[in-house]
Amino acid sequence: MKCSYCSKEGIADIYGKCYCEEHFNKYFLGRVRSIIDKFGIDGRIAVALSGGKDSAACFYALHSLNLELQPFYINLDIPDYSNACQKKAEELCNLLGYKLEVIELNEYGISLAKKKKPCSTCGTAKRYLMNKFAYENECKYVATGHNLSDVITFAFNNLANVNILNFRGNKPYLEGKEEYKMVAKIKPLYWLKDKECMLYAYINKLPYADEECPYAINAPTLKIKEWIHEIEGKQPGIMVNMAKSFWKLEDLMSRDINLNKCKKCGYASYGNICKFCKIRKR
Ligand code: Q46
Ligand code: ZN
Ligand code: ZN
Repeated sequence: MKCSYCSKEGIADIYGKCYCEEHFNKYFLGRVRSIIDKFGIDGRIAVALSGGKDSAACFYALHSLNLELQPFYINLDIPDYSNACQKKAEELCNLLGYKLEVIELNEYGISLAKKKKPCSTCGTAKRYLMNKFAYENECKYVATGHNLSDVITFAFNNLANVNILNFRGNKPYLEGKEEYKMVAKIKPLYWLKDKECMLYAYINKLPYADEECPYAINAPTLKIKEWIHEIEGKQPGIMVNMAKSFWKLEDLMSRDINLNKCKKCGYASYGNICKFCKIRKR
């Protein structure tokens, strides 16, 4: 099929329009730019690289928009996975002319291999270390490669686990709070689905790791993601509408969330001691 905007061969069908490589790149950057413009993002951005396709796509798109970036990688010390991913993140940084900063989780005395629920520990540790890195490196924002598929999956997973009082992570932008050493968070890929990010990384020849985290196999979210994509296949656009609803819902709910300063490390916490410090103590 021909591109809906020129005479070239199309490579992607999105919401009833066909895109060639060039116009797909324009579409993708347009979606990312809409987030950057809407929230007036201006200043240094710490970009979390995981070695995977999404963070590679996120980094490349922000780089293409000429934003000021500081890429970093958190090495989780997962055998047959973390080092391979770090290598890809390094390759990507070399290609684009950046120096990659690396944070080692085991320097904090945490080992995922010893945890009953490694993903839960991993999530807490990554959120904490991303914020700490950005704060200490004087970045105004932390950008992650979470895309539309991740956002909806995460929201449904919260609903499925009756985690409605802790219903966070549904918005493309979360304001920072200087007094709690909390740096603003952005999800530049908020409007883009898994396969669009994959295509963007692929056509721009970005290095990314094919390896899956060995702990991901048992993740309940995989089934939820499949199910969401199945519904989207039958009703294109439903994921975008869901994201808008979850975003609104979180806005309505977050009014009375109490933030504290962690008594141990001084970063933001919902209790006296933050989750990261509790994990370290254990
Ligand atoms: S949470 Fe779990 Fe992922 Fe961490 S332990 Fe691996 S699968 S990497 S996004
Ligand atoms: Zn075209
Ligand atoms: Zn703490």
